[in-house]
Amino acid sequence: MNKKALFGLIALCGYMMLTAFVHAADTKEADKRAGYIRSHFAKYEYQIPMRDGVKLFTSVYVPYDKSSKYPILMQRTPYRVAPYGADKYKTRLGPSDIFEKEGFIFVFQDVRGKFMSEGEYVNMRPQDAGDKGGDAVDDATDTYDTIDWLIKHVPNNNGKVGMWGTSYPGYYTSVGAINSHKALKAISPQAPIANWFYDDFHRNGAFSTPMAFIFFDTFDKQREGQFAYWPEGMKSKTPDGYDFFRKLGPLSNVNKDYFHGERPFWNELTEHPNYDEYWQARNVLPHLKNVKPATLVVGGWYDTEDLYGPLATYEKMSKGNKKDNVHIIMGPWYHGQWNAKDGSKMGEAEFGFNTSAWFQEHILLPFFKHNLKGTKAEALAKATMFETGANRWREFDTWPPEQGEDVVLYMGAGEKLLTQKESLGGSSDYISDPSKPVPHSDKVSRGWDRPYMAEDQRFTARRTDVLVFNGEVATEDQTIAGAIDIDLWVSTDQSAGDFVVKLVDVFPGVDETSNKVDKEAGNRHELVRWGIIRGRFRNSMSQPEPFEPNKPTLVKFELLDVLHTIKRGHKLQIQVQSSMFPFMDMNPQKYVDNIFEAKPEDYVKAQHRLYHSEQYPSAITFKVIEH
Ligand code: PG9
Repeated sequence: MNKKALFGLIALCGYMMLTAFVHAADTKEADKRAGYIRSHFAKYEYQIPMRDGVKLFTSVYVPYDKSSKYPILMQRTPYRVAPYGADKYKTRLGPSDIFEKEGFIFVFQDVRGKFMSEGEYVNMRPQDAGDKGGDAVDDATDTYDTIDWLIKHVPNNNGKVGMWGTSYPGYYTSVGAINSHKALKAISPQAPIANWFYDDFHRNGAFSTPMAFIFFDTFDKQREGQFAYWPEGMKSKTPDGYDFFRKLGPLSNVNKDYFHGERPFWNELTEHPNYDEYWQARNVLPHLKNVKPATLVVGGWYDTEDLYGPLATYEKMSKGNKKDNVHIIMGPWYHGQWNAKDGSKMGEAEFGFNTSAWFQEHILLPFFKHNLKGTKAEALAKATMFETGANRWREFDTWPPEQGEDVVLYMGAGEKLLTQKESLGGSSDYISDPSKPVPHSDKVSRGWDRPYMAEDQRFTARRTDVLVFNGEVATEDQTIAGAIDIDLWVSTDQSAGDFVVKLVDVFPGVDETSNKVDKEAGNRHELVRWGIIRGRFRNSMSQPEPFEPNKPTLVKFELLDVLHTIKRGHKLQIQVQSSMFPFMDMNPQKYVDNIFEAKPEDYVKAQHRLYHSEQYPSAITFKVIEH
């Protein structure tokens, strides 16, 4: 063996030993936790009858210690409550480890039609039983019936119930608040889905093929009866999603080559490309009024799946609610990171301390203890928000904050962001080529990877199909709070196109005071927020319309909220591009009624133009608050 191969082998053995060691440590910890749970909780399994006779599978963990009564902490999930069997124990019962020692009865339920529960499963089921009356059922009535049964049948409960869940289970938690049972005293919807035309696989009309394709492959596989296991998913042929989805071609190939029409929800979503009655009926937000339980909405600034959901859920639940009972916390987290062990970094963005542990100990556990056990707790702010860039928590009595100054920055010639409109007419062009879309990330992933939400954007700034506009070097810290309004004056030589806008924090590379070069970050371009709009939806999500070729047209949309400080010495940068592949599907750029039916020949190169003139000023508007 030559020297190089020997070194390679040694390095590989070292790596394998290290992973084995880490894995063994993880398993040991899980075993320890499982041992604790098994020796402190009795497990029961029930089939709880709903008002229409359908039975829902529910597992219940009750503390052996009977010296006091306990509140119930419940999660309803479409993702299975495994392990099944009264002698088989979960290795975690609460949102985080610290809950198990605090004396709760933990309940997990398979929702109607999923895994071991009876009935028919409906994705984002319209919550209309209240309107229908009688024995009509929906997820809200199922929650009500379950709570009613639990407080009457589970031994040693104190008559108070809390609910929590992340993502789809977050949505089921929000739904619990609709005509809620009076025993439901506290809920924490975490990254709750709110409206599937804006969460997860839809963004202002653009579509996340990998998210829908990978998820519904298994989740939407049809089976008769009850099952304890997930169905098997298709084997990924490559870890390279960019390559895979580019070769996949038009979206109709998903059914032709993979699903063969056997994923009913995929069929439905392709039949409803616009925000029509189908999606409107699945929007839970209109139902979230007069919420009675104490509510803590949780979300992550870097959550690429459900960032819209928590912000919109908080807004809807708190606005006009006479009870002052709805709170929100947004941390620097990927989807679910708030309940993970490490919240000190997200990809390349570092926060200096474990923000997740802080949330678990200081916010979530006290919230449930206070509302379910009457334990004294410090008053919770309306909004507890992590300020990225400055890396600290801040409290607000409204979100978005009312105070502050509106700042408008205009895109200008010479890659500049200006405080005044350009007096001369100007524009910048780029070619958007469907055969070579702008990657959403510089890394290889099946469809997306979580860290891309704070990834260095130098790799796109250097492409010819990405426009870049730089602000002046900040002379003092500048804190941006809330949503960011985007006004783009654009035209295209074709009839369709998407517009992606990215807000980027450009690091100085050299520390001004010490003159020291930052060798690691250098002139890092950290992504703070991005957003997309499918141009056809610029005036209405329900009634799409083509672009008239070469006609300057205003496209307005919003980047979802941030709380971010551009530090002194940094620069604010805006990037504009027309694809974000494969995370977002490629717009064919030739207008067709339904993109899910586009033909290969509809995918055409387009020359897009962004105007930055006095007549057609492209701009961003945001609020700056006191630092
Ligand atoms: N919000 C997540 C999701 C749902 C459906 C498709 C893709 C993602 C989730 O529940 O994890």
